[in-house]
Amino acid sequence: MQRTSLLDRMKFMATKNPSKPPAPYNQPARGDDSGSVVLERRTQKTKPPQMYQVVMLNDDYTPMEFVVVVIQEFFNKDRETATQIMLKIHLDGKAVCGIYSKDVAATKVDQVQEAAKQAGHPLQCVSEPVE
Ligand code: TYC
Repeated sequence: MQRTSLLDRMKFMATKNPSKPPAPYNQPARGDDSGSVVLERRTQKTKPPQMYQVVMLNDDYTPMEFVVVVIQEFFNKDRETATQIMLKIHLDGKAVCGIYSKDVAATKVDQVQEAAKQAGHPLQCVSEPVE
């Protein structure tokens, strides 16, 4: 009995000849004319952007209520969360109010310092890279 080879059976099953797919972006394909494609493994090239945490500092003079409102207003926290953050600053000396891209974090610091200055309070906050 005549047995068909695996290759013959594969040809029979194929509806059309395989065409070479285009090389995907960031992952070049090495091909020859045999129709086979080898994908090279690459380590990831783009790192996620450095993020910055806005840390608010305690002082002895700024009213607690002012700090709570500032945290609600500029860091989009509800009153309960803002109160918890304010109390953490009061007890620990500082706390993170939010994590942002570099530009947004710098803007938050400016907004807080401008509001504190306008109100005549010494409230301070800083932006620092998240490790
Ligand atoms: N320690 C301040 C007080 O007792 C309250 C306060 C909390 C100030 C947080 C600053 O970032 C701050 N009135």
